[in-house]
This record gives sequence, structure tokens and C-alpha cells, in this order.
Amino acid sequence: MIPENHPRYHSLLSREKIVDAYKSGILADAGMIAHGRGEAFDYLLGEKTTVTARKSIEAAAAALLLAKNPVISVNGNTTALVSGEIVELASVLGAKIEINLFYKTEERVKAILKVLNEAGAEDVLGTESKELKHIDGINHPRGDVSSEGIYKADVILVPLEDGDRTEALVKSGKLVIALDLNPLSRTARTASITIVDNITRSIQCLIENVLELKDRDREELKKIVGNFNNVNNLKDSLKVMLNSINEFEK
Ligand code: PTJ
Repeated sequence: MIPENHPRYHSLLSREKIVDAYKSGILADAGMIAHGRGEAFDYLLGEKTTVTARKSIEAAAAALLLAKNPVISVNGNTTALVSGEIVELASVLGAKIEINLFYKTEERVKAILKVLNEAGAEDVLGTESKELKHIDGINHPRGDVSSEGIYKADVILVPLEDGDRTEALVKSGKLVIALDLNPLSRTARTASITIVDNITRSIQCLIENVLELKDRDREELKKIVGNFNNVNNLKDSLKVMLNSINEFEK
């Protein structure tokens, strides 16, 4: 039990969720390593949602609202940390949720589906092998995606992703929104919009932005997306991290 007044309460709470998810078969073994890597980058961000991240979140919200067929791709770490928020985001957007795992096993798909169902998700895609189609350019079972979901999506939110699939999805003409604390990762650099922030904070901020922008006209939303530059935004996130190191040296 972590006391709420502990200075690193939120970080420790996330760790506890990750460990519990590992024990209950939701998380891949490598999910622990991925989480630790994320923590290190989050430390450099000051464990805060930066102004730079807020710009990417606004662009992501606008892109998701413009989408004809938005899909949220879900893996083990996402389920462990923010299953309720994923269901809420899908509901405010009218988006589909699809389970797509890097370390795929039938057992993990079932365990993740159970958590999503308990959080209120009804039609979760990616759970039946007969509904799957392969996306060209991904030499991995992760390229097997739902014909009703990622396969025909125009905008996809991919939290904690690997670079290969992001690249293949972008190449196939889809707008990909990545959620990744590492601004140097291949995913971050390949995605159309990358949110460099902890998913435990950014997902709530994304829901708030969607609610705020949902009555704006399409031209205004297109302008928000058009004005966003992913490379510049990644550079700005790196500057925040470098500044936190320089500040320490003073
Ligand atoms: O559940 P599966 O089988 O699909 O596997 C999921 C993992 C995450 C294990 C798999 O996709 C993987 O190995 O990913 P990578 O290549 O380690 O990339 C994960 C990225 O997510 C890294 O760049 C981390 O910095 C970042 N990350 C980790 N925790 C968070 C995060 N980004 C945002 N919020 C976090 N809490």
C-alpha cells in the first residue's frame, strides 16, 4: 500500500499496476522493461504534461474528431495502466477498440479482453483469428489486424508502440497518433503525431481536448492538424529534457 502523500505516489502506483498486470497475465514480460524505459524519460520531463505535449494532444484530438473510422489500438501496458480511460475515449469519439499485441498469445488476448469488458467496452476487435487481415510491410503477427478495425481505419491511436507497425501503417496512408515517452524512438519519429507524455496523464488530457473541440467546425480542426509539425514538436520535447539536465548542472 503506497501512502498518498508519498512524493512519488503516482509513479509508484503505476509500478504497482504494472506488477499486478504481469502477475495476472495481461502484461508481456518485456512490458516491465518498456515501462522502466518510459519512467526514465518521464523523469527527465519532470513527470509533467509539458506545453509541447499539450500541442500534440490538441492536434491528436482534432485528427481523431476528423476521422471517418478512428481506431484505438490496445496492448498489455495500456490495459494495465488506463483501461477505463481507453473505453471513455472510444465512447466520446465513437471509435473502435482493437487488441493488437507484439507478444501475442491467446491467453493474453483473453485476459486483456476481460479487463476491457469489465471497464465497459462492448465490441472489442482483434480477438478472433477469422476476422484478421494482414497489413503489407510488417513481417510479424502484429501485422494481422481486424478487417473492421485497423485494416480499414483512417486514423489510429497507438500507445506504447514498436516502430515497424507504425511505419507500415503510415506507409499505407493512415494517420498514426503515437503515445510514447521516448522522443527518439522510431515510433515517435515515424508517426504523424507523437504525444511525448506518460499515458497515465496524456489520455485524460486527450479526452478533455476531444470534448472541448468536438463542436468546432471541420475547417478549424483541419487547421489545427495542418499547423502541427511532428519533427519540431519532438525537438521541443527533447529540449525540455535537455533543459532539465542543464538546470541540474547549475
Ligand atoms: O503488450 P504487447 O505484447 O503488445 O507488448 C507491449 C510492449 C510495450 C512490451 C511492446 O510494444 C514493446 O516492446 O515496446 P517498446 O519497443 O519497448 O516501446 C515501448 C515505448 O513506450 C518505449 O519507447 C517507452 O519509452 C514508452 N513508454 C513506456 N511506458 C510508457 C511509455 N510511453 C508513454 N507512457 C508510458 N507509461
